[in-house]
Amino acid sequence: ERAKPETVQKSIPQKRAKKDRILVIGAGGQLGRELVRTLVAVYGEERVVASDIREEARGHFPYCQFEPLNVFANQRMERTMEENHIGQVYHLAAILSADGEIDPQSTWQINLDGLLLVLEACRKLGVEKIFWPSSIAVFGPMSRLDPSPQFGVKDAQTVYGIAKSAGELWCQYYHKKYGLDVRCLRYPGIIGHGCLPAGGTTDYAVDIFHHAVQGKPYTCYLSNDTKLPMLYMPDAVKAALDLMNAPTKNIKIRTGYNLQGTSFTPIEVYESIRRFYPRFKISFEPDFRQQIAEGWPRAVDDTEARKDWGWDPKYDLDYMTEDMLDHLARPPK
Ligand code: AKB
Repeated sequence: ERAKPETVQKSIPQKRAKKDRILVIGAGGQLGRELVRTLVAVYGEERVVASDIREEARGHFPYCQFEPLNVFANQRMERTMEENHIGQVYHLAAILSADGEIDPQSTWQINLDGLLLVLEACRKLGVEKIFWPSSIAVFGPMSRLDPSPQFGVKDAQTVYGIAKSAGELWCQYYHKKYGLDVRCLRYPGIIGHGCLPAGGTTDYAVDIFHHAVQGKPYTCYLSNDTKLPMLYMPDAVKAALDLMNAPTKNIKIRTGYNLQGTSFTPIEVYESIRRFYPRFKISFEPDFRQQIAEGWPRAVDDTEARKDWGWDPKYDLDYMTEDMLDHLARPPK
């Protein structure tokens, strides 16, 4: 029988022969919270350590160990990895594309220097596998955008995209030079009902659902016909786990795998929601995020992900809409 959550929170992990625990850095964010929940469901609460720079994030993880962690306090981070017998790291901590433009210098520091500190810690401590999310933001106006190929011109325009582009190459470098088993995905916009994302260009696609169920009109900061690739949260989490569980010999790409789920415009998701909320209203007031979105792919070619490790998303726009609305409209227990 597994230990009770309170016991897990307080206990110091027992001596283990094997490094078989999983650390999620930046667990308090949109993807992290769902990822931790799934990792706990799959591997058990004992094997998962959630961490975040914000102590307040602890409250999201009553069911597993939580460690406050700042990757820039790297000695402490290394000690945490060692003492907790960490064999796998999911490094999710980052500033997203729109917020990243507010302070480019510190975005670079957090997103790129932070990654380097994590890679270095993992190399020194012999961590077995590392997951790092890249993004469609590596592409830009000079790339082919519909669909963006796996290999080809990258032309990131935001500091977030530049850091993802450089970070992918660093991941590949650590793999080639040190044999570190780093695995990366180029995520599109991620849509989930668990929590609101913060600071991204694709956030509208989550906000719009919240407005619909609250009976409020929505003002979209992208134009009605801006098509972007998106992924529903269960597919996004499944992609990370499938990639991490694939045999090493299948992982042919160490930069970032393209992932296609569904692609839609603001007006298309609005119409999909209106099947259930016919009185829902939308208006459009594009801001600086419009320009970021226009440089991003409308779809990506994910042939390599399908071929190498069996990527197979389940949700299209309408299926996702039904599930989102079902969860958001359900009264809390
Ligand atoms: C963002 O909008 O910044 C992210 C992304 C596509 O990487 N969701």
